[in-house]
Amino acid sequence: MSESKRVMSEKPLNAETPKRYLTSWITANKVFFDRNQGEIPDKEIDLSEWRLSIGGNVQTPLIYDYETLLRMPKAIVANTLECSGNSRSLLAQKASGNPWTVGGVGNAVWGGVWLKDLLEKTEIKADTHHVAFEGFDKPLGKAQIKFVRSIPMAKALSTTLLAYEMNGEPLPLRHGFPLRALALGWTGANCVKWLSTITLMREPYQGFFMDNVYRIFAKGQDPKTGVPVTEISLKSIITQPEGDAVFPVGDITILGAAYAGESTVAKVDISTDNGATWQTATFLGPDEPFAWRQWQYVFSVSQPGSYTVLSRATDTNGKEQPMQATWNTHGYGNNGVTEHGISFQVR
Ligand SMILES: Nc1nc2c(c(=O)[nH]1)N[C@H]1C(S)=C(S)[C@@H](COP(=O)(O)O)O[C@H]1N2
Ligand SMILES: [Mo]
Repeated sequence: MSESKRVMSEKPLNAETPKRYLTSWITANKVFFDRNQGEIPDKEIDLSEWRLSIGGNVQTPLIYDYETLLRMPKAIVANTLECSGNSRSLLAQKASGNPWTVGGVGNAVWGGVWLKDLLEKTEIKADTHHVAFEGFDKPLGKAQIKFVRSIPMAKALSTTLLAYEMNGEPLPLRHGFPLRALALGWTGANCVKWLSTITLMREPYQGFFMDNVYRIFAKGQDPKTGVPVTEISLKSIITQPEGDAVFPVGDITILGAAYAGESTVAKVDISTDNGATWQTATFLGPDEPFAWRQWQYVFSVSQPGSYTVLSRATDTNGKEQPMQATWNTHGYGNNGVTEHGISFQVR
């Protein structure tokens, strides 16, 4: 289906971006990872028929058409989107779900309207605490459960975008045409595609994709008691070289990306001696809130042998990426330094 991605399943379509495409600040639409619980609509909806309904715990329910959205004040923001389960397959202990390596992530420049601007017009009732999003993709599987997700009001009213543009193009069908939610700095599960309905709620939405998945829980623990997956974890990935590379003695350019959810990456350190000593990498490219930072480190190798490179991000609050990930049943938020190390040969 898509040679430029590593397809993990066709139906639903789940495919990750190969590392070689993660070396640039923008992830092109055609190689941007796909993550779906349901079926991607088979064709783009006719924009003259598309409507967005906003209702629930409000004084004034509203219905928007596409033209009205385009006439509203526009926002353009960079945002790195990562699937909650990204890097799961790198965990030492197996966790259930799609076997992502590092490619369940991408960075794009999104155009759209702030959710806040739409919500304010509905005269939200005072006891509203969550905002639920529903798309028009059809569920797969016997249970026919729709992918409905809700986020807290504070997030909805601050940094949540409704995007109709991705990297200068209308939002591609696979990524939610014509409109998707983007809770900036939060994992993909909080960013519903093919939006049709927004519902203001007194409580979080209750359903399978809220209560049973996208929560951090241990084996034997009731998923409902787990913490919901919200912000993207502080993390760095090495995008070059590939793990099976062989180099001659000399300078080797290590490339990578680092991201911090709603926070900002302050530095990335590199270790080539299993964490005994660290050297600071150099940042490359744009520095935008909610977007990853590209970095490089030139490693001078004078002796043939087998080498392992580790990268560790630190955010502007002084928080460091952990050396080891904390395991949970679905393997969410794997940001371990060790798990993301790469090894190669010098001959
Ligand atoms: N309607 C709908 N929205 C959805 C999903 C889905 O299955 N249906 N999957 C979510 C998940 S888990 C992720 S990681 C992101 C992936 O977005 P992408 O396919 O544009 O990369 O979409 C989110 N939004
Ligand atoms: Mo996801």
